[in-house]
Amino acid sequence: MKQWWKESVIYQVYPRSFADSNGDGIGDLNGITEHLDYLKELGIDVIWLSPIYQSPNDDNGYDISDYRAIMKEFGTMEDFDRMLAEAHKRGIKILMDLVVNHTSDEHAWFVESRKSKDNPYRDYYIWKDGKDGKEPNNWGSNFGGSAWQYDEATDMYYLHCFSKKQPDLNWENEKVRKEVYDMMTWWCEKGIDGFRMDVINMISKDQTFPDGPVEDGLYGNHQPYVCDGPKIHEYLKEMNREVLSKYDIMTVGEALNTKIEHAMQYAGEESGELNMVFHFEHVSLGETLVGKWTNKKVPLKELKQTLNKWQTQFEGKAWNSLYWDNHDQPRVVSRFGNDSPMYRVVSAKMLATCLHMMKGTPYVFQGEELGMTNAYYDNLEDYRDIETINAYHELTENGLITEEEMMECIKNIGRDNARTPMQWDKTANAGFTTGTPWLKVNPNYLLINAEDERKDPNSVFHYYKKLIALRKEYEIIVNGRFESLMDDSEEIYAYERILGDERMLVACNFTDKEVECCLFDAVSQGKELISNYKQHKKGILRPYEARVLLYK
Ligand code: TEU
Ligand code: CA
Repeated sequence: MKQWWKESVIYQVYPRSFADSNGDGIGDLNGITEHLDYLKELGIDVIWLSPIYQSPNDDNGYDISDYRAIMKEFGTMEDFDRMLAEAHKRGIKILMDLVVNHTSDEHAWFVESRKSKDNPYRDYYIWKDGKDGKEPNNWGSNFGGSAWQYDEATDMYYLHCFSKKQPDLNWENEKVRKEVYDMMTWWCEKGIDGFRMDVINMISKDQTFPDGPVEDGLYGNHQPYVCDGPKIHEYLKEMNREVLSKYDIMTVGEALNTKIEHAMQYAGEESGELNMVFHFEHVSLGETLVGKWTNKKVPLKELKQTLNKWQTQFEGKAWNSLYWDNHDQPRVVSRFGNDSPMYRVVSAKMLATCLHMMKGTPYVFQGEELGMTNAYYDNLEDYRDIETINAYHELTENGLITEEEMMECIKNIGRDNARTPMQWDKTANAGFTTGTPWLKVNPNYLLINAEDERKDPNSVFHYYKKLIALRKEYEIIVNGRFESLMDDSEEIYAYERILGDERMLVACNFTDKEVECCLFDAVSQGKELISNYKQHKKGILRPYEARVLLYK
């Protein structure tokens, strides 16, 4: 069956960092509207908007205080309606971020909920008594500290898997589910085209709330009792029945630490839950006892094994999403490629090829199409991310990591690497703002910016444009079966796609050396669909070379 979201390429906009139209240093909705033609030129089909709802911005909009209002820094509902209409005029769809595992503590529901034990909104959230004068259990929050916050008014604790300003909603409560479905319907009626669902696999908690395993020596891990929880499939099926199935929309669920068996149900062709999910396996490689904070590189073989597993196990049963980057991840060219002046362009193109030719719906995070790099800021003061700042204090103050080491980890893996302002041109602040940007612009904007790349046919931008166009032209890219090749290679990522009597051979060199590769020599007649080198050497892939060959 033809489904538009399988044929689409999705572009993620992080509104705060995309384009500032009024000089307050913060990106906004009018800034997005002004740049829709740029996205049209790139050829993407759908924009995923990170949250634009009213929020006190403890976690940059992932803490929502009103689901039906626009964050004042981003503009007004009229600005939103205009942006939606202008996008639709250009054939671009809009995917909204749906954050319903938690709200802001400033949401009216929580303001009520914390007032008294018999408040009608009390059970909208998860309240528990303390145990022996301490937290109800040992769970840590994803942003440091305990996952429980004591509240004096009623002498009880509420659960927050993220910051204490992000209390978790109680999905066991039917009223909560109904409120969420009503709100989703409201947005669907407005004409939006789908939802990216924030940590949606965390909404069903194990109701016994047991202590978790203590890995970092500080707090217990809540994930075994929260991720892919007992009623998750029931809730998603209900949501599908009540809302999703009534509209021609697409859905992608962010599934933190999901198990592939569960993901296969969320994204199952027949299961009536979601269209696809973001799993975390490839971006979690290299994690240690202190979580993601590492400054080591991941060996290619591990990356291949992980991604190939999802490709093969999903075949014919479920649909994959494909991503390297988003607003929580470091820049891919810095992470899996090489961001030195010599290899940045060629390795960014190689990574794009490797991802876009796999089976699934590809996602491009703003600036990825320019080959934007990590920020590498030396001082903690230059970072804004709550996760980064909290982790720095918690890990260094408890002696789990030295301050120097932690700064290296932040440069390698911190979320602000993705969030530095979009680099539009060579004017002050990369053309992002005429004011002071909320997060420093990467000083490399003089070399890396959209204006220059649009003019240069050999740029990373033009390469992405071509990759996106190829998807529209060759069905094999959407529907071909995936088969991995050269599994033992530690340097080359190679695979084939197969559809009817057609084959598409993809090979990517992940190193800065020439590496032997005979795959192409065996094919006598084929059509090169794309490559980041104009000429090839027989039996060899050059540094970061990527080649795609279609043949029968
Ligand atoms: O992310 C889920 C999440 O758990 C992240 O904290 C992720 O593990 C981490 O950033 C990796 O470094 C979603 C959103 O994408 C993120 O921006 C939010 O902060 C989080 O949920 C809470 O809403
Ligand atoms: Ca602004």
